[in-house]
Amino acid sequence: MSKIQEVAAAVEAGKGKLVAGLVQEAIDGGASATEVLDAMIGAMGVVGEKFKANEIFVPEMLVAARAMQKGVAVIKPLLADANAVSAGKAIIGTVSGDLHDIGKNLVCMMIESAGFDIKDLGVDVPKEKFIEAVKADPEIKLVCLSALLTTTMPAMKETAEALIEAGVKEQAKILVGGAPITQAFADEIGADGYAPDAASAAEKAKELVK
Ligand code: B1M
Repeated sequence: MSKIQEVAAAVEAGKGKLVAGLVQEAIDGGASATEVLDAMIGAMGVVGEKFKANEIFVPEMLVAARAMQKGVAVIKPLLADANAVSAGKAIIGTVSGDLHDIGKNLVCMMIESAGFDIKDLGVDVPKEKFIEAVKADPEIKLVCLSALLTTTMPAMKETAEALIEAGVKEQAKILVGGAPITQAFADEIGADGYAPDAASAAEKAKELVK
């Protein structure tokens, strides 16, 4: 088993104590941060499939998530671009009712690496909090919304609509994403942009805030 496969297996098994060390060994052995990240994302995909098949339950999903976060902490400095100039201010959050944050944290990290000064509002963020944050700082040019559940897609829609209603679009662009989100849904709710993954979210962010 290669070191990268060991990282994926440890994330899948929720072996949080092992993951950081294995990630470091993989990097020291020549693997790129992106390769390690892709392996961990793949492992979470397997975890999701096992959950769907009733082979594992919420506690196992949670320990896998915590294990992945330990691995992400090791590669974070390698993904960040120290030379990035400020591209503008942004805020990010997972919409109301949704507690998933790994994808949102990765998007946050990549957008930060693209030169944005990004504030993380966390998970289960009510629409009012997004509006308050934008209104509090006229320099915010980008609002990023994440949702991982089909059941929280309506909350994303309500948040986007409330932001538009509050006149936020005169100040900032709205970028959305998350596993169940599509370009068609983004268009339907009036978002300015959609990205399927963290790397393209950073690209889209730069494109939207030129
Ligand atoms: Co949950 N969960 N979960 N879960 N969970 C999913 C999402 C699920 C697909 C699993 C499954 O059934 N196969 C399923 C949703 C089904 C659906 O809606 N159709 C599900 C469910 C049902 C649930 C609960 C309802 C389970 C229950 O209680 N019965 C519950 C809901 C809790 C709540 O939010 N209210 C729940 C709870 C949890 C945990 C708390 C245990 C844990 C989350 C821990 C945490 O995040 N700190 C968890 C986990 C870990 C998962 C899976 C296994 C992994 C999610 C993840 O981190 N993926 C997930 C299955 C899966 O994804 N295959 C699952 C890795 C991450 C890097 O990918 O988050 O997709 P992702 O992010 C990507 C892209 O989506 C995109 O970029 C990211 C990086 O490339 N992206 C954006 C994300 N945000 C973006 C924003 C952008 C642009 C791109 O622009 C702003």
